[in-house]
Formats: sequence, C-alpha cells, structure tokens
Amino acid sequence: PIEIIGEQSVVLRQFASPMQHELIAAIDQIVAQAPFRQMITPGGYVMSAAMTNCGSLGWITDQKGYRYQPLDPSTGKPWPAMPAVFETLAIQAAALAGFDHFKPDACLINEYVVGAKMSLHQDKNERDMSQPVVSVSLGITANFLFGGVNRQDKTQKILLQHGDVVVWGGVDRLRYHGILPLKAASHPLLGERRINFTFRRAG
Ligand code: MD5
Ligand code: FE
Repeated sequence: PIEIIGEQSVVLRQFASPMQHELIAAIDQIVAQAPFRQMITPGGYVMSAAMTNCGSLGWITDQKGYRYQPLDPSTGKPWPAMPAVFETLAIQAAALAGFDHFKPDACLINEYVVGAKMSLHQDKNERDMSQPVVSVSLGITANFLFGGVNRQDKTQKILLQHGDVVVWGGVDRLRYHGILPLKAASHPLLGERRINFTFRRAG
C-alpha cells in the first residue's frame, strides 16, 4: 500500500519490517566503528538528535557549516561501508516510488531519545537535486512535519512508525520538513529511542 503524501513523495508503510533484524544488526556494527555523537550547528547549538553515517560520504555539521565528507571527524577514519541490506532497501524503495537508477553514496543515521527533535529545514547539501532521498524509521513513533518549499507554508503531520519508509524527490525534494519532540514510549527492539536513516546521492 503506497501512501501518497506529495506530488513525488510516498510513504511505504512497513516496507523495512521484513529486514528489521538485519538492519538493527548492521546499525550496531556501524555504531561500534563510528559512534553516535551530537553535532554542533553553525549557529552554535547542540543538535538534539545524535548522528553517525555510513557510505563513502557522511553528513556533518560544526561551527564551520554543514557539509559531506569522506572521513569521520571523531575518529579520522572513513565512514563504515554501506551494508548491502541498506543499499538494496534504498534502491527498491526508490524504484517503487518511481525513481530508477538511485545509487546512494551517503547514509545519515539519526538517533532520537525521548524529547529529541529536528527543527524544520530543507535538505540542500547534496550535489544533484534530481536524486531522491529515502528515509527509514525504526523504534518508537515520531510525528513528522512535511511542509512546502517556503518555510511559512502549511505543514502536514505524518506519524512515522517502526518499519515505515519515506521516499521523496523531484518537485518535493526541497520541501521543508522536521520531527516534533519525541514522546515517551518504548520499542521492544530499540528501547526508548527512534533511529532514522536517510539515503542520499551526495557527491
Ligand atoms: C528524521 N531526518 O526522521 C528526519 C526526517 C534529515 C531528516 O530530516 O535530514 O536527516 S526523514 C527525512 C524526510 C522525510 C520525508 C520528506 C523529507 C525528508 N523531505 O521532504 O525532505 O530523522
Ligand atoms: Fe532533512
């Protein structure tokens, strides 16, 4: 069941559920090599979501700005490789949404604890805006806000649950979006956390 949330945006409910255990095992391996850390925005705020990456490029922010880079600034080493189960999931979800030939080179992994949020923003650090973004939600439920291309545009609120996959691209690629502060809850596999990972073509 494909849920349409925009002209070129869909939610694939539970699409990641069949491989949930493999995904969580892969995240555990990535986090052992590149731990979650709270990054600093260029404005000097500590982000409430903790982040890490896998793939040849990783998204980072510090006092100097937002960017993608091949090395983890915490360890000085390359980001862990993108696991096959991640890449396959992203390519299949993109194709179902009408985006063929998606070959992600970056996967940003966000960890939210209760109360953590992500303010309304656009994803615009990627080179090729014709490529979609694929996002996978695991753990406790979050309220996702999906706005328009202007910050002031009205937003729709979409509940994202464990296993849900969102794909957006084309005319929707630069829409504002964010995550409302997480409400207290517990998930049997992940505890009081939500993990979201997003696949992009960054380079
Ligand atoms: C998250 N992550 O759940 C959020 C939302 C990010 C980020 O925003 O940049 O890591 S998943 C991203 C999302 C879903 C649906 C539409 C759009 C983004 N969008 O229009 O850009 O951790
Ligand atoms: Fe985003």
